Amino acid sequence: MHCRIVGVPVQDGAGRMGCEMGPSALRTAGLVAALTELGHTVSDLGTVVPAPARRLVHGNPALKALPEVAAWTSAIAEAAYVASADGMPIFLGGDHSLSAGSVSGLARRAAEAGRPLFVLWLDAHPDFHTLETSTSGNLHGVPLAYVCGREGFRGYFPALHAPVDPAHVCVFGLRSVDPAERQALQAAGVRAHDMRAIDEHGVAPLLRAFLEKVAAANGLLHVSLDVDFLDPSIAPAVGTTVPGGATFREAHLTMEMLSDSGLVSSLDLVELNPFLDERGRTATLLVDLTASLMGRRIMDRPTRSL
Ligand code: DIR
Ligand code: MN
Ligand code: MN
Ligand code: MN
Repeated sequence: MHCRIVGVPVQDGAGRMGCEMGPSALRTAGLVAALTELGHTVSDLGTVVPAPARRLVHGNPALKALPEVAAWTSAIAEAAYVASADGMPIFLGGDHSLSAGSVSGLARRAAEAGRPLFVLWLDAHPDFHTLETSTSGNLHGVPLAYVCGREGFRGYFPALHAPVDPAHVCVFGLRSVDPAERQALQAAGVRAHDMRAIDEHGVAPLLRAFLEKVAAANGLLHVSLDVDFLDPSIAPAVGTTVPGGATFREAHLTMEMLSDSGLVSSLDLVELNPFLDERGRTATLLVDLTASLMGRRIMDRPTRSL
């Protein structure tokens, strides 16, 4: 695989500062070496620079940094489109507003290739707010709604070349869902597996069912990994910790199954806030999880079909 690293130091979408340092921390934790050791080639495309922000006024007074996040979204979407011409883009965040840009740029690329884009959203939160329904005003809470073409982004965020079909989205690891999001997820038909479902069934059958859908549709698969998917006891470096997240082995199993599937075409690593980390352990865990996704195994085993 040829990996294309894209640094995206956006932090305006999170409630607090620090995600700007995420790309540096992931590079420092040895991401490139980990990929190279697995036999991949890597090119680092550098750092996305946002377009100048333009004045935007919205009726929801809670919204924070709307002009800035909109400007980032245009620049990231363009970078994602370019980076996905060949190889596997890996976006280093940056807060989760990054994915408004990465997924919309990838969806444009997939549409041109005539392939459906599927999205696996690994997160404690569904990030399915519109600009109207967000009560925190933090725009890392809206990217999935935007890329799925929910109403109310027109005139604020860039127009979508191709929306993602909500039936092609799986949100995995949920444990903090706002009422407006819960309703909208159900209405849109997004596949949503909360931690209760993972407790009850385990990662494997839930993920396998989704991967079978992707394979049957000859889809491309984008994985968006929010640090708060992970339990705070193993991944403290995130501004929005929620107890009861994926364990070390649940997270690795997720990545190992994704690797076995051979379906993953792009990846976001988002919400790492190095200011909140303990001696780099969260950044290191993200690098190890990426390595599992990219083929690192405990013991050699044949790549099995789903
Ligand atoms: C909450 C939290 N739903 C919000 N969202 C977070 O602010 O809209 N997403 N933390 O990652
Ligand atoms: Mn998120
Ligand atoms: Mn989250
Ligand atoms: Mn379909």
